[in-house]
Amino acid sequence: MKTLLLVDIQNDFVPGGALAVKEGDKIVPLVNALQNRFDRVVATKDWHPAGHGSFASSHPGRKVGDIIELNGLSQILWPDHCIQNSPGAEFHPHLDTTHIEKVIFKGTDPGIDSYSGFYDNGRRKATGLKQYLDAKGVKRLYVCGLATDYCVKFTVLDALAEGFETYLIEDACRGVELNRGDVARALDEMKAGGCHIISSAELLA
Ligand code: VGL
Ligand code: ZN
Repeated sequence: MKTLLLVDIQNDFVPGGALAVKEGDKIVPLVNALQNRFDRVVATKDWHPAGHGSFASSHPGRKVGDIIELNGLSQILWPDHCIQNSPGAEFHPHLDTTHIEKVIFKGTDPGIDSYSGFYDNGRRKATGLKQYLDAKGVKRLYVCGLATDYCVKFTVLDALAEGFETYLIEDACRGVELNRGDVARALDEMKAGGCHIISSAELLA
């Protein structure tokens, strides 16, 4: 049994979106091809209420990229993005969603961000992903999506911490790269945590 986890392949994370990831749309055809090679596909959605605490617009005098303390946690401020039920929060229009059997929503609490698909950034609340995967007997998880250096990375690190044998499909991800080298450092961190970094060719062969 092989399970593929699609992380935040949403309109706001591709060129033209509010928090555009360079070439974020380029992964979509690859992700669609990959889905046929899996028994199970699960997806996460970044799903913020309007006025979320991670938005610069929620903090007068602050701007995008500033780092603040939000309820005791360090928080980078982002543009308004992935607002619940807005077009920006929808899956990319070319993403094949027919195989997705479960969507996990994260970032719903206005007071805390959630980069990982498993837990919020303070590990205060679980999203239900771990429980879902356990109920399905999933042991091995393949991860792809956006963005490599934020939600993909933290999802992978939590997957490893939860004991999943975890594979990152490197070319089916793109990163924000706020600072040069962020993606490379994210890959190193995931590898150091025990993640297998693979390419889509290994699965499509
Ligand atoms: C993400 C920043 C803010 C992501 C989500 O999906 O990587 N990044 N919210
Ligand atoms: Zn977000």
